[in-house]
Amino acid sequence: VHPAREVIGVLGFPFSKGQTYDGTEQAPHYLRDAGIIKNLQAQGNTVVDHGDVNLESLPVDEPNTDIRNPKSVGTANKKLSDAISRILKTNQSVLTLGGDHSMAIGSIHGHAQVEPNLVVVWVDAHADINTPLTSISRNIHGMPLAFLAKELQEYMPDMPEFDWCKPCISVRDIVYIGLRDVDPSEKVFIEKFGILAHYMEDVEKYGVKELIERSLSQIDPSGTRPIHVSFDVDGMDPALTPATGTPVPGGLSLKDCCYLAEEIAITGRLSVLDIAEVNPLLSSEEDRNLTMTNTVNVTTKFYGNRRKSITPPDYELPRP
Ligand code: NNH
Ligand code: MN
Ligand code: MN
Ligand code: MN
Repeated sequence: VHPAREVIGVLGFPFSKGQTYDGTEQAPHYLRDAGIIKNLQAQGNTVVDHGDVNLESLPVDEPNTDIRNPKSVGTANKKLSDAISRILKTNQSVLTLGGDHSMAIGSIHGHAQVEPNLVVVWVDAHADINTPLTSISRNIHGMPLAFLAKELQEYMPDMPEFDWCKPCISVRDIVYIGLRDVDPSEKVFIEKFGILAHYMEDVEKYGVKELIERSLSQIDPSGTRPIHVSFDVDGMDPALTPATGTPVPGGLSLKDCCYLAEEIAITGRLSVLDIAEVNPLLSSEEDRNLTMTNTVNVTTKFYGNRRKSITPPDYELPRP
């Protein structure tokens, strides 16, 4: 059994080179401005803000590489991995504010150095398990799980920029939820390895409640493994989080996400949560604010905020 990680360490990862739009590098700033830390504190959590990973001096990539920006994505994620490990070793949990979803490479890698037994809950419209050889977009944010999963390595070309990244999870440790835009190559990987994948059709059919219970008891029957949630905000319906680079209609509702987050919180085993793909520059101000509000709301549910509300520990009811 692992000691509870009671303090939340917040870490910004202001990065956008894992995909093509500028803007995700500003998400940590906007999420802090939207009160993500104040909200977590107001519900009784102790929060330490570790600031942002320093990404000032990243190597510059040649414009026409096969895969987009391998040097900067590799270097930035190595820094993220080290920072996450360092914070986890002080017994805090980590809330990582991305950044595009290439951040999962560093985040899960750093997590696995301290908690090799972790399980991954991947909330996303996309499966993010392309290899550099299967990717159509050439964007690394569509590939993080291929860098991380041991079983995928025979399909991975040599990438010197990622030499530091040792595959640290198994395909059996992954559960997807919210999928609705999966590339053919990704579908082949999911089927070939029997990865637990819950598409939006499954959410419709069984509901988040049933799916999350079933999957956690399948990958972690003893209920003891540390949990890594990698939350791509495009998993949510774009009516809720429009400020993101690759919105896909028909996504998770606010109720779905709250339920999922509340259930994860109840386990007491959330050790890292990534918030990925918020892009404050891709929408109107109104849509940006909506995206921040919904993202902050769901994030607080992962840390104990309940829709049924929390009983205040020492509330004195006034008597006349
Ligand atoms: N599957 C596509 C790709 O590999 C889309 C990835 N986009 C994402 N992933 N936002 O979550 O490029
Ligand atoms: Mn993603
Ligand atoms: Mn362990
Ligand atoms: Mn996505």
